[in-house]
Amino acid sequence: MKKIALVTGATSGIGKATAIMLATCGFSLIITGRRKQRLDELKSQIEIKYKSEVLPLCFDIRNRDEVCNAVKNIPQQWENIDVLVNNAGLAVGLNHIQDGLFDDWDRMIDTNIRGLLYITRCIAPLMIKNNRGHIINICSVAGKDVYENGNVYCATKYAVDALSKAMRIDMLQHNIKVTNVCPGAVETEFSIVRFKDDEKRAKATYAGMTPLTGDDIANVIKFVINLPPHVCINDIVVAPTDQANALIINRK
Ligand code: NDP
Ligand code: 8X3
Repeated sequence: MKKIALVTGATSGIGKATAIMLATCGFSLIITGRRKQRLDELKSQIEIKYKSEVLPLCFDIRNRDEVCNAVKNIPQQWENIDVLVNNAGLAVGLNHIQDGLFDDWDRMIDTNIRGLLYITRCIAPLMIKNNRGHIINICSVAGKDVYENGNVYCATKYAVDALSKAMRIDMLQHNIKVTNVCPGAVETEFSIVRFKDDEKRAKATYAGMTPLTGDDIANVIKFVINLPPHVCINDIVVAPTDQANALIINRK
């Protein structure tokens, strides 16, 4: 029987690359996001090119009822989820704390923390029933170091880091692996979202350096999920060669 993976935030960037990678590894895929057309396009692409089955679930991960209903309505043949990739997330704004916008803070906290918690709360019992599974939380170098103006985004990723540690303890007796993946700069739609469609500022984020791609992170996830059952990568930081940590980048 084919293994099943659920990837949140599969309409773009790291999530999309991860969904495609998992299809190439033979997984059937549950893909989520708010942009229905993109989910449908990815479903067609994967089904035609990789012959893997895809179940798209369109919901806003910040909305607890939408998350719970979507999971409750997963057809029975899709319930035995082996891998959950908690990827949906975003940064909005880049300001000193005294200039921060409440709406930006709410979006980050509700997506990166509450959303990750809602989906995990709904999927973990399905894994526990099978006494197996692997939860992969996409954290960040921003969950390891704090940088100027990063305040609330960094705090949400520190929360993801803490939740990965906590989940690993809670899941231990259920034979469920928990891996915290912390990327450095990856060129996706991340900076376009952070700078609210200011493409010039978004582009400047990666000026003079070679950022990672979504495929680079997908390849790391491929390594992590293909280890033997008794081996778990608990925490992994993956940065561009041009980046030392969340604060220091070597720009040419
Ligand atoms: P993208 O903007 O390209 O992708 C973000 C994904 O998250 C989209 O598929 C989006 O789907 C989904 N998403 C955002 N908000 C919601 C929501 N409310 N409900 C459901 N889905 C949502 O960015 P990345 O691929 O770069 O980001 C993926 C993850 O990686 C994030 O958690 C980010 O913090 C993390 N990360 C990114 C880094 C980078 O440099 N790019 C570095 C370190 C970590 P849709 O809009 O369709 O809802
Ligand atoms: C995204 C990477 O350094 O912009 O999490 O916070 S960073």
